Amino acid sequence: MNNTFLMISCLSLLFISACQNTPNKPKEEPITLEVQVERSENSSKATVTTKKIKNGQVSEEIQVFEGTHEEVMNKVALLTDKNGNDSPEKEIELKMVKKIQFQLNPKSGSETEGSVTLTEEDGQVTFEATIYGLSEGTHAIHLHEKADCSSEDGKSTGGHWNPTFENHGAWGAENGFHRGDIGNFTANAAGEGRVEFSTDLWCLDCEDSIKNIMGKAVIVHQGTDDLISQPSGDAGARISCAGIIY
Ligand SMILES: [Cu+2]
Ligand SMILES: [Zn+2]
Repeated sequence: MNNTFLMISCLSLLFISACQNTPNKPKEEPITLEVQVERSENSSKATVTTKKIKNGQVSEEIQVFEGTHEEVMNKVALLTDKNGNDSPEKEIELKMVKKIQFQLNPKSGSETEGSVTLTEEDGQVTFEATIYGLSEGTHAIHLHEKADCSSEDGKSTGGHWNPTFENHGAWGAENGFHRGDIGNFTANAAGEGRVEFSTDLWCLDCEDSIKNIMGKAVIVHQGTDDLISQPSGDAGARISCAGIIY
């Protein structure tokens, strides 16, 4: 397992108070609570930013909690519990953003590495990767079925992640595609490539095993995915690997 994995969960909790003009009550101003949780193997740290607007002035309070993940999340829950706050009747709109960041590491004798950020917001997962040490041209990138990058050739990650038992293909293809079939990207003359991909068919750490990409791997290939060959697009050696774990 790669020790550099770090999970950063950003829970942005947006509390919007109802602006009811009850004669006996002052008008409630919106309160924004942003909770950012950085999670590593043994400990967690939460940074809670409370923003209030009063008479057009924004006031900001920052609190930091450190400890085990459970301790930190309990403190966050106390702060964000609507029943524990002073205005139990106010309407609350909850918005949550989860973010995970991790590194891609070289495989198959390559020097290909990079970083990946996964963000889930409003039912959409966005995948962003910056990859270095590539040959100029087109390369395939997929999610494979196991977050195990232990083997030198990356084959410990198994085949393409395919929870719907479809054929390999281009993302969204009518004849089917794997839920790990991100596709191809291009590296420039400096050997650098960027991938940006968004979908509502994935989730981070949800209960739906057809959507949950935690526990899968990101694999970058030496060659191009032809989007036709079965079962994996004939994309050649696996040159960079990361497990989606924390
Ligand atoms: Cu692959
Ligand atoms: Zn595939």
